Amino acid sequence: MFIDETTIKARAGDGGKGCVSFRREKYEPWGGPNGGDGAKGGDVILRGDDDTNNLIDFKYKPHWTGERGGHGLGKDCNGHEGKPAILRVPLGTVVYRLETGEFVTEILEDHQEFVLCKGGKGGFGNTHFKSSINRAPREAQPGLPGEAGNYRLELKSIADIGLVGFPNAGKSSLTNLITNARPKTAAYPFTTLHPQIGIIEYAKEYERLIMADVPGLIAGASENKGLGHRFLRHIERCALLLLIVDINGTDARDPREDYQHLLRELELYNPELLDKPRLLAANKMDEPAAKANLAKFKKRYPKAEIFPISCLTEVGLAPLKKELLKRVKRLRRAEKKSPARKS
Ligand SMILES: Nc1nc2c(ncn2[C@@H]2O[C@H](COP(=O)(O)OP(=O)(O)OP(=O)(O)O)[C@@H](O)[C@H]2O)c(=O)[nH]1
Ligand SMILES: [Mg+2]
Repeated sequence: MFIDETTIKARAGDGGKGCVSFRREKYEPWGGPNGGDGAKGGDVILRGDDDTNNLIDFKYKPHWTGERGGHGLGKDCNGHEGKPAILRVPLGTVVYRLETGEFVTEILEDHQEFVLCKGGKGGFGNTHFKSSINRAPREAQPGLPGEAGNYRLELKSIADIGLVGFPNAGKSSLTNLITNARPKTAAYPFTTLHPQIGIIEYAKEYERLIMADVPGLIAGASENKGLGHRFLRHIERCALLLLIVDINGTDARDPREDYQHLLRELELYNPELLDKPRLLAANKMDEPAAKANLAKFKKRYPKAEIFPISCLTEVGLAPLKKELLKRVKRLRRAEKKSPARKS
């Protein structure tokens, strides 16, 4: 099961209590105070983990608690610090406060850490309270409570390229051919039910790109038709969009209309998606009607950057792959020069 949104309850450990104790030894009748301090409670920490791309662990284990700090002991022994609860979240996880919807943080890098709830401070033992006028203090502090809260975790996958198209356009077929992911392909709509992340390897250039195959989009997706807009958040962070149309117009569809609907749905979801650079793959060029349709398409959209391909005969895939790398590298360079906050 693919989970890209879930809620959790986090609670850091409370601080340990300070201790009231006195030194008692033979021939030492007034040994003085020796109560140790309580220790800090364990934090609740989010840690970026490159090996996971799913929030499923948190669906089944929504409660996370840091360990309580150890209480202080006699003989000046301090308590042991509470163990933190570490939540290994996929890169691209965004955290919001559940009650207010307020943004808390986002985890974008492997091993990046964020303290979600801080453990409570431990209390001082009675040694801290001794003074010239109070040489046998009988007071010690309790530990402070750890922070707690309810949070919503949302995953916005991090990919270089987002693949967008109508159902059956051939998104998963292309993903199978050029990446290491193996999504199921079949001649019925909505074969792909959740995003699939694949890596495109460029052995000669020692480069790799990440591509996200998201479930098919249909006209009216913004009104919750089909799988709706639910999965579009996974292409929000992509540097480049690869739109794909069935240029054969299977099932009496018009590729020109498909393209227009795709752009419209992207705009309805988030107008900024239209500002992202995009390429268009015209798939199913092996089919008889494809050539004529492509000519009509080019006439209507003279500015679109079109790559005619066929996932069946594998024609046109090499130039497309090459262009994807060239584009993403260029975008990465531009990003380095003027880094913009990813959202
Ligand atoms: N003739 C022809 N058929 C193709 C080509 N590419 C894909 N198909 C077929 O089109 C159908 C749909 O392909 P998928 O890759 O599952 O399409 P999709 O875009 O992932 O569809 P959803 O997951 O439902 O959104 C399958 O039956 C494929 O065999 C192509 O280049 N030529
Ligand atoms: Mg698919």
